[in-house]
Amino acid sequence: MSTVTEFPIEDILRGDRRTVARAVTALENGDERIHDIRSAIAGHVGRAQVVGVTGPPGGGKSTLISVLIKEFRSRGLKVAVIAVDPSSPFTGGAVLGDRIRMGETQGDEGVFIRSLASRGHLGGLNIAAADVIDLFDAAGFDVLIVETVGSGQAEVEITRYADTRLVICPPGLGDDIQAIKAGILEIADAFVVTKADLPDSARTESQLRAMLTLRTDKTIVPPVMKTVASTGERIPELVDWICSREKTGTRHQSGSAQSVRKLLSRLIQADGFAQQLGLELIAASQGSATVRMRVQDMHINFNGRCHGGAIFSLGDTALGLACNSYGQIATLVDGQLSITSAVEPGEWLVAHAFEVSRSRKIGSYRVNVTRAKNGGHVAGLHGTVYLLDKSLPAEGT
Ligand SMILES: Nc1nc2c(ncn2[C@@H]2O[C@H](COP(=O)(O)OP(=O)(O)O)[C@@H](O)[C@H]2O)c(=O)[nH]1
Ligand SMILES: [Mg+2]
Repeated sequence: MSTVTEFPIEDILRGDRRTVARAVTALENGDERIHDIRSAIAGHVGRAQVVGVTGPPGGGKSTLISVLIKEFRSRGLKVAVIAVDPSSPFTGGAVLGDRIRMGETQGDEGVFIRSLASRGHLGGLNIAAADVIDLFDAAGFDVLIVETVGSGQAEVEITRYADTRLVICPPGLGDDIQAIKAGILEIADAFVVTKADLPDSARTESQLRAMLTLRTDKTIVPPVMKTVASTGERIPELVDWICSREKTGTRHQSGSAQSVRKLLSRLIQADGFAQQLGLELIAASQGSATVRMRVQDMHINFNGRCHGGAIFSLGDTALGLACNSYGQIATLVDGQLSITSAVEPGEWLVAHAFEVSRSRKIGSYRVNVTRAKNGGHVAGLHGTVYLLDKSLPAEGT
C-alpha cells in the first residue's frame, strides 16, 4: 500500500481521527513511513500553541490538563494532549475518577488525547514527541499540551518543543520545594501551585516566590498561579495568560524547530559516510538529534552481529548533528562508547543525542542507542566537543 493511500494528507489536514491516530503510531514506532508523513505535513506546521506541563508525579498535572481542556474548548479551540508519562491516567492505568473526568471529553472531535511510551530514554521526552507535535499542529489542533513527569532532563528538553512551560508545584512538598532545581527555575514560564484548596498551598506559593529571586534572568519574573481543579478556580485566568503568550512563544519566535530540522537534514545528506551506512535523521531540535539505522549486511561483523564500529558511527552521527545544530561548527575531541547488548541483522536502531552542557568553547553530549521495536538499551555514547569560532557554510555552498 502506498503512503498516499495510507496517510492521505487531506485527511490529516482535516484532522481525521483514524488517519491521525495511525500516523502517530507510525511516528512512535520509527516506522519507515515517517519521512513521508513528515514531508506531507512540513508546510502546515507552526500554527499551534504548544504548552508543556511538567512536575512531580501525583502533582495534579493530568487533573489540571482535564480542566484546561474544558476551558480551551469553551473558547472554541481544539486541543490535543500528548502525555509522556508512564503513570499518566491518559496511558490507560486510570483510576476511576480520572476515567470519568476524561470521559467527559469522549466523543468530542475537538479533543485528542494520546500517550507516548517514554521508552526510558534519558531525555524524558519520547523521541517521537517533536514529530507528533507537528502532526497535531498540521491536523488543525490549536493547542497542544505535552505532559511530562519532572525528572530534570525532561523539563530541560521540553524547552526545545514548547512555547510555554508550566511547572507544577503541589502543596506539601514542604522543604522539598528546594528540590526544584535551579535549571527548572530558569526554564519555567509560569509556576502553577495546584491543589490550592489544601492548607499548605500558601506556604508553597511564598516559598516559590522567594526562590524566584534567585533566578539569573531578572528581567522576566514568571507568574505563580494557584489553581483548584475541582472548582475550576483560576483556570480561566491561567488560560487567558497562556493565550496571551501566543506571540511570544519560543517555538514561533525563532521558528527553530523547523529550521534546525532543515539544517540537520542538509548536513546528514551531505555526509558521505552517514549516507553510505544508510543513516536517517528522524527528529531534530536545538541541541538534540535522533538518527536511525537498519542493520544490514554491510554492518555485520565476523560473528554475524552488528559491528561495534557501525554502532559508534550511528551514535557519533547523532551526536555530531546535535552539537552542530546551532549553526556553529563543533567537532568531537573525545568519545566513549559502551555497548550492553548484541544486535542482530535486520534490526532498527535509534540513536538519540542530547546536550548535557554547552559553554563558549566546550560541549558535552550523551547518546542513547536503543532498539526501535521495544526501546531496549543497546549502547551509550558520551562525547566532548570543541566549538570552533566558525559558522557552518550556508546552504548551497
Ligand atoms: N485536593 C485536590 N486534589 C487534587 C487537585 N488536582 C488533583 N488532585 C488529586 O491529586 C492526585 C494526583 O493527580 P494527577 O492529576 O493524576 O497527578 P499527575 O501525576 O501530576 O498527573 C489525584 O488523586 C487528584 O484527584 C486539586 O485541585 N485539589
Ligand atoms: Mg499524570
